Amino acid sequence: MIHLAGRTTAWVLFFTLVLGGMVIAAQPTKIGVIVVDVQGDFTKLKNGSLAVDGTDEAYIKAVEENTKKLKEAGFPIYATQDWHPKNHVSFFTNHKGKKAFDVIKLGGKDQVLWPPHCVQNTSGAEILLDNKLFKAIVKKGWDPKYDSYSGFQDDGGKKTDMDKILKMEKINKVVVYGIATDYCVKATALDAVAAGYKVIMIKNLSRGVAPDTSQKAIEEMKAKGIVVFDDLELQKIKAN
Ligand code: VGL
Ligand code: ZN
Repeated sequence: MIHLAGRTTAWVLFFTLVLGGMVIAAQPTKIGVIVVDVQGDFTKLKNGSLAVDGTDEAYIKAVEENTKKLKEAGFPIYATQDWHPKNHVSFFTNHKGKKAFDVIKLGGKDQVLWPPHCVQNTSGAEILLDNKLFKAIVKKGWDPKYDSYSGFQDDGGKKTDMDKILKMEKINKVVVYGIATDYCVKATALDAVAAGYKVIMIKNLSRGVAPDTSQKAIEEMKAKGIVVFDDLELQKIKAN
């Protein structure tokens, strides 16, 4: 009897492990796309207040075309949108005696003081792609007290809806690109990895504020397990 019960237990355990393993293995990969801060103020195209090098018409067109391709392939597309109030802490104009690109300490961290940019409801804050491409647009940086390079959370630790949205859609892998490689793309990609997503970053669909920090950002992302591709190729994205 004891012997039989032991055998039964062993079989139950065996099937639980095998079937359980199969269920885990069968969890399909679902890919989502996060287009980071492709907004007027970050572009030369719109004479933005914080225009990043290489953000001309050809760049925006490349982002638009590749994003369309991803949507047509069936991937849900999300955008982040830098969305600051006028009195935002990251604007140099809100700090007496400071000038653009000065760095101060804020909550123990280095804070770059930027020219005012992406002010809520101004044309500079508009996303330059057809908004119909996006299943959701996640606004960030709306709290005057905290900057928010990441699309997942601000510097005060307050989460956006990004993780909730992706989890709701059962997305477990994200493709990230946009502006700026060395700030919001990097922070969003790193937070995605930290939240457990597989992450692919597309270098040539992204633009950085400065070459040295952009290069460092790429290395940092790679070191955290983010797969960096030069260009967008559907086959490689599905395979990796
Ligand atoms: C960004 C600086 C300030 C970005 C946003 O989108 O990378 N950079 N705010
Ligand atoms: Zn900003």
